[in-house]
Amino acid sequence: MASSVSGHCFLVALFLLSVTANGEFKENFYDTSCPKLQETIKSVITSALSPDKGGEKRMGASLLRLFFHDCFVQGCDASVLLDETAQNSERTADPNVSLRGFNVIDTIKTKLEEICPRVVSCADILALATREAVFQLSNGITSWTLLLGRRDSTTANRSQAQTDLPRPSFDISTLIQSFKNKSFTPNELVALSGAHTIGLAPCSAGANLEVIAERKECTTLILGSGLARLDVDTPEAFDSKYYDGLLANKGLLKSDQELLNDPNLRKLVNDYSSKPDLFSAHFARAMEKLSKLGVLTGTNGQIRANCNKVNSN
Ligand code: HEM
Ligand SMILES: *[C@@H]1O[C@H](CO)[C@@H](O)[C@H](O)[C@H]1NC(C)=O
Ligand SMILES: *[C@@H]1O[C@H](CO)[C@@H](O)[C@H](O)[C@H]1NC(C)=O
Ligand SMILES: CC(=O)N[C@H]1CO[C@H](CO)[C@@H](O)[C@@H]1O
Repeated sequence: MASSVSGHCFLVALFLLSVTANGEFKENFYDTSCPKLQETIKSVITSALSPDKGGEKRMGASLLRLFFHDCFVQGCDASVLLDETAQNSERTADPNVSLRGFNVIDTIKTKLEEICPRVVSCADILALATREAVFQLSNGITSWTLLLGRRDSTTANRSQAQTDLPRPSFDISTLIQSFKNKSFTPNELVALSGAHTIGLAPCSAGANLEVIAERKECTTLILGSGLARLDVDTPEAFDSKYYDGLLANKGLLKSDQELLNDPNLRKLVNDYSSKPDLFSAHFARAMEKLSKLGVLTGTNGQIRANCNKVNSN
């Protein structure tokens, strides 16, 4: 016991040493270098989610998904934002179909380059924009601590995007393995899947014909074309209704319904469905963990001037 505790402390010390050696990663990283950062994020996200300002609530879902895809491939390093001119762009990897939200990140970046040029990384912008969007769509309930000081990658990795992002066709054991590969527990898989309480997916991604047929968005044209609500009940509110939908067998994706195929996870789905605060707390904790995956700090990577391109100098 004693030796395992000291071994543990040793690993923690080693970890802290490596983080500080590589550069700071802390909540107030930009307080002096870009004091208007938080208000800039807030105002752009508020507009992006407001229909009367030309925005749409779904954009919050699109940003959340973009952030997930960034962090699961090569870490939260804005690699997902690199455009097609970058070798190995992740944007066109199979699971990237219909990624959105790039323009919102670009809008924030343009404003920040005016007030504090070359200071704020695209990776931090995406992390902050995602947190703000979820905060707003949850009516100020769901939020988490974000350490800042991420740097932007100079590469993307399309083949890793193909292999490391989970597919909607995965069964429960493959989903568990996919998240385990990124250090997440099965319980965290269930909490993070709650992201599907907002947003849309192609009807064709739906696994259950009955569910597709019930979604009027899917039946207006040809059955299965169009976009369907991932949470049939409240697709624009960040709440725990997604889990109610699973229990009613109305989950859109096979990977959603699969969470019920493990007795322990099914119990957690039940808990989240009846205790929205518990879901909110666990989702926040898992997002905080997601936001730390594979970050570049210190002198690693760079601060891109344009989020879609590696700096030319
Ligand atoms: C558990 C494994 C997961 C699978 C198999 C999966 C799969 C999918 C698929 C197929 C779509 C529709 C994509 C499209 O439009 O083509 C989607 C949408 C979405 N995913 Fe996931 N996802 C998973 C986990 C996550 C996680 C962990 C998050 C965030 C933390 C997330 C956030 C979202 C959001 C918010 C949308 C809606 C996006 C929008 O409306 O633009 N997903 N997901
Ligand atoms: C891309 O990711 C794969 C799988 O993780 C890895 O083997 C490969 O070295 C990476 N390629 C680059 C260019 O980083
Ligand atoms: C998990 O990682 C292993 C080793 O890299 C890989 O072979 C396997 O395909 C991964 N599984 C999933 C579901 O991503
Ligand atoms: C939006 C986007 O770039 N979608 C692409 C995702 O990947 C598939 C398969 O590689 C492409 O066909 C899509 O165009």
